[in-house]
Amino acid sequence: MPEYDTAAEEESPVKILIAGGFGVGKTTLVEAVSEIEPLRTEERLTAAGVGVDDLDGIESKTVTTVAMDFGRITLPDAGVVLYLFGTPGQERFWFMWDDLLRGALGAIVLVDTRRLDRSFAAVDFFENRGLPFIIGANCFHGEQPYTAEQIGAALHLRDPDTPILMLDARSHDDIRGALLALLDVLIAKARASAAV
Ligand SMILES: Nc1nc2c(ncn2[C@@H]2O[C@H](COP(=O)(O)OP(=O)(O)O)[C@@H](O)[C@H]2O)c(=O)[nH]1
Ligand SMILES: [Mg+2]
Repeated sequence: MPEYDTAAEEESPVKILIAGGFGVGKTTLVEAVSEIEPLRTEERLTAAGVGVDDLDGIESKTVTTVAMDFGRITLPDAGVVLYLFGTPGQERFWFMWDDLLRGALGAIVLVDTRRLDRSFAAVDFFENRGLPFIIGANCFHGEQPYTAEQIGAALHLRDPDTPILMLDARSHDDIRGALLALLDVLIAKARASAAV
């Protein structure tokens, strides 16, 4: 008789959204952490974006996500396999957001503190629809001039306990840590609602 490892159960699939404004690092994050070749639907920035996409400060950006990024990461200790859906950053793709939301359990909202306003809409969207999220403050040049408290205050977060993590969107370990922090939030919320 072969021995079966009864502890090794199938991981539960969990859909997570990676949101935030244009150029905050969503595609970078999904690429950094995905164990499958991330599905990218990037296009060269075209005339449609001229005068619409504000490239101020991200002049090197020549491709942009027109539909979404998709990746997968298994977290065996947590017993889950996360399916990451990067949301399109530009406002002309907002019609897709409600579809992306379907089945999602939580989100990471990435912010670039040099352009915090770009992520306000994502924060509003999730707060209005009650989707739990955490904030990932992308430290573009390895430094972050603001504290988590300052970032939370500037974002006017409705829930003062929303975790705000400093991270580098290119770092596998940082992203893994952020996803685990998000899972903690989801578990705490599930426990709280089960206790009611
Ligand atoms: N130095 C640095 N550059 C980053 C970081 N995250 C993203 N970038 C760069 O910033 C630009 C925008 O990132 P991208 O992932 O395309 O943003 P998206 O529009 O949110 O998908 C790209 O040129 C990335 O290489 C980071 O943590 N540090
Ligand atoms: Mg992108």
